[in-house]
Amino acid sequence: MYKHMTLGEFIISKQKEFKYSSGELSRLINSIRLAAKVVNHEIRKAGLVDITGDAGKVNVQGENQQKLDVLANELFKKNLVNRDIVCGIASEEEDDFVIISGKENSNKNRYVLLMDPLDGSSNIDVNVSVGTIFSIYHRVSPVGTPVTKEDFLQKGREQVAAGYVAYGTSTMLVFTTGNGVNGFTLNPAIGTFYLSHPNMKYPEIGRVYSVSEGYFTHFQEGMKRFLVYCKELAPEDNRPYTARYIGSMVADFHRNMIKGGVYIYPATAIDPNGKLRLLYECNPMAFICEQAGGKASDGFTRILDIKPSELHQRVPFYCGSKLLVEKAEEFMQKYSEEEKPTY
Ligand code: AHM
Ligand code: MG
Repeated sequence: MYKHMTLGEFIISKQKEFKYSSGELSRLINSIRLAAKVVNHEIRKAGLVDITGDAGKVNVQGENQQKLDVLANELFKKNLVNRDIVCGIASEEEDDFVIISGKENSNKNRYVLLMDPLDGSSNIDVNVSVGTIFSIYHRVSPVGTPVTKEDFLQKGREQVAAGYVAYGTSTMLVFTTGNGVNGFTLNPAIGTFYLSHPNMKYPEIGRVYSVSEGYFTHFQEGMKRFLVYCKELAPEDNRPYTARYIGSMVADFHRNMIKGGVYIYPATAIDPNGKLRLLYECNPMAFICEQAGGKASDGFTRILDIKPSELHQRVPFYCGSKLLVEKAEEFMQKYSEEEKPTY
């Protein structure tokens, strides 16, 4: 039965399990589903733009072709605004959060959405997978008033839902509403997502580590020691491990969730808080990871317990199979405790 279930049917069947089952969250996920399909359509043409000339350089709205991450941002935003479905949006592509006031300031919506509309977009030019990441919270300010920064600066553990779209060899939408993780694959012929990966589980242990080792010299001692550990010969626990780093977090995360492994973007001497943004990248991925039985931390502290102080805040990110993340934390605590991030 599961094999034939569409995302639309799944949402209807699960609506009662949603935290606030007014139908609002279902409508929101439906909008994301639609926006994902439009973005997918644009991305799949990426290499053709120069070849098809004028036609390819005009987007669906008849506007000039924009960079795909900016376009993805506009498409998601437009979709959510037009459907009057959230009261505010924050995005990696926007300087500040966006207040959505609704028709004649009538916005009574209760959710805010945070997103990285096209993560790993530098990979587009070389035909490598990219992704969209989203995170949904219940607003904390009163309904009917304009959203405030506090609505967005909530701890990750307050998320109501989170997910990603992986534009890979196939297009998948993977999300959680706090009751496990489910993955849906797009059938491009008919434009429908089908439940292909029900109840996804992160393997407790894995043998893949995904880190940009090129920065080794800039890593903290704990991180360096963990990498040495990954490469040591220890057949009893399957070491040496395998290095796999696409440089597109959604793709790296997705592979590791299926095969078992750890994705790390650590602190470096150049970027003491790493590169990834807490609100748009780390919190949603951490929520999905935990919901699938994995673990996510900054090397010391659970990601979902960090109180954000600013919209575009960055944090070191260790995310994946529980035992691998714990092993990395062990090295960080032993050798880099004095460099522990403070927020
Ligand atoms: P972006 O949001 O600007 O695309 O940056 C995030 C991406 C991640 O998907 C990826 O894992 C990482 O940046 C790669 O960075 P680096 O090239 O420093 O390894
Ligand atoms: Mg990003």
